[in-house]
Amino acid sequence: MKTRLSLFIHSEIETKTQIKMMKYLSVSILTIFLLASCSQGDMSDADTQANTEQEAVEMGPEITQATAVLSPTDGNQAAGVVTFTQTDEGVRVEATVSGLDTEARHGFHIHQYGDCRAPDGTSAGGHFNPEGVEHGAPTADIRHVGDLGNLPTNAQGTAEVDFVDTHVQLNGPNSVLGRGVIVHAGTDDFESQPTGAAGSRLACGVIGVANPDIVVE
Ligand SMILES: [Cu+2]
Repeated sequence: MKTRLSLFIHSEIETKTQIKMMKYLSVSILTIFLLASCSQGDMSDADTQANTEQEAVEMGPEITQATAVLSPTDGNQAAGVVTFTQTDEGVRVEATVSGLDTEARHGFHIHQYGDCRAPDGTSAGGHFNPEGVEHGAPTADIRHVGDLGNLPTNAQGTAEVDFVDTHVQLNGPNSVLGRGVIVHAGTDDFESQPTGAAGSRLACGVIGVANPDIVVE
């Protein structure tokens, strides 16, 4: 009797296990079927739009304006503001910098790091050069992304420039956001590698996303 009871219990346990396994199998098969039918169908417009929106979320919003406030390095007086604005032709660069030599030309570059911690500005590193090419004039085909040329100053030692650049970008791999802006003591000769022999650093600033509600005349 004991043996028969134990056999009965044993077989009941086996049956329960079998039912559980069958349930698990059917759920798995249903899941695979559903997944397969989802990936087979053509992408609807709604799917495409959802993907585009997802990409926008992953890449972040498109940046249309950036700015850098330039502060003098140790022992210097150069200071100013640079704005970078996206246009159809490229990025418009507007800069006003004072405290420079009079009637001079000062090297003006975007450097690799948005780091002005060193008193002499050297923490900004070398020129921003994501394509790994030679230094050149801003109008040259081959140049660093950061090669913005020189700032020409007036009799008061102030420079005002406004030009559109086709190498600088505010989005993508060549984005200058978070990089540094340096104004040099000397003139960029557009030839000496890799810096244009522009000398020491008079001012340093970090390029950040501009607040669209702020208008500075
Ligand atoms: Cu430089």
